Amino acid sequence: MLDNIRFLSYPWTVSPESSVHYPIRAAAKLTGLSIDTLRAWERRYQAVTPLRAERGRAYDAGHIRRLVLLRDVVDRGHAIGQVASLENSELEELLAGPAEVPRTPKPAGAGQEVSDGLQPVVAAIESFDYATANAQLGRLAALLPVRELVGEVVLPLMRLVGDRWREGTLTVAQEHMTSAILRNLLGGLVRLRAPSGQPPRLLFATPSGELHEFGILAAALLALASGFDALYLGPNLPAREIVAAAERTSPQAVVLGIKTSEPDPVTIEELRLVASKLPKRTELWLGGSEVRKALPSVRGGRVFILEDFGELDVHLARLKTGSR
Ligand code: B12
Repeated sequence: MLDNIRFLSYPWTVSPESSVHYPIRAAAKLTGLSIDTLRAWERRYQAVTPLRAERGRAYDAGHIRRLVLLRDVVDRGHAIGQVASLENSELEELLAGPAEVPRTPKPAGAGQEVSDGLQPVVAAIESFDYATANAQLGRLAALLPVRELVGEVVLPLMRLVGDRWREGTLTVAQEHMTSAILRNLLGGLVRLRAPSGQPPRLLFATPSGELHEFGILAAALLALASGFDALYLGPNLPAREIVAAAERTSPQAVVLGIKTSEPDPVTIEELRLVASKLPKRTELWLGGSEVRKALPSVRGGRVFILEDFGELDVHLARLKTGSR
């Protein structure tokens, strides 16, 4: 029965009046939170203060109730650091309101599962071991074809880091360390794959205000691996620069990444500008899973929305065969 309790929320399966105490392993099962998460929430955020029994921590029904509330609030997109000090009644209010970040439902613990090959990288990140994380990721990059590197290393790792930052088991510094290593690695790979200089050429950037770069980095790598010429301009580029670069280099498409679900109004305005000023023969590809929702107003005949790398493949194939 305990195994299924992660999917139960309210009413409580543990009676609040009960005087029973649960060791940490049972508390983990009752709440669906890992033992590491329980410890981190206690140590870093004082989310609950379990009793100290002879055999270690002991959680009562009140602790379990609060942990389930915190778990559900974090699942709805709030960072543990921002909600850990709230009263239970405030947490209940948050649960009654709209979600902070819309999330794809996932099975219990799914955000924490990575393939065996990634476990040494995760362990190195957890212990701030830059050299080992760097070496392990470099080894994977040398062994894996680009497609697998992106699909089985970069995407799962960044999602795991994001999820674990939110639940408080990785810090902002550990996320920054991981981003820095991956940025260097993927940037190096883009640079190493010498562009052919031949069309079809694509230009990659993110608009002003958008600092999330891994989508365009991965997309540029995939395009290069498919035989395209990629001009990589990086993140946070003003519209007038994007347009001027396109005028000078005549790419078939300008590919922009947008990660956030609620872009700054300035970013939206910049995107409109790019869409209206690009040379007539240049398409605008807007990449990212949130783009359709975030940018309903940036549309036009030569604007295409690419929600994932599968759609990137479709458009690359279209350019190659010259169809529309
Ligand atoms: C790394 C990271 C950062 C790094 C970025 C470093 C870098 N050099 O890129 C830094 C520290 C700069 C950062 C900053 C911020 N971040 Co941040 N960040 C992340 C993190 C951990 C990973 C994002 C990532 O790169 N993923 C890799 C991409 C490739 O994966 P993906 O989006 O799943 O990609 C798929 C599709 O979207 C699509 N796709 C995506 N891009 C593209 C591009 C093309 C061309 C195509 C074809 C397809 C495509 O294809 C992929 C496969 O299906 C996420 C956590 C998460 N769960 O996403 C938060 C996250 C994106 N960040 C978030 C936030 C809130 C911020 C900040 C506002 C934080 C702050 N308070 O300062 C700032 C905003 C900065 C800004 N103005 O842009 C939120 C966004 C919430 C929202 N409402 O959208 C997230 C989701 C964290 C969270 N759980 O709250 N962040």
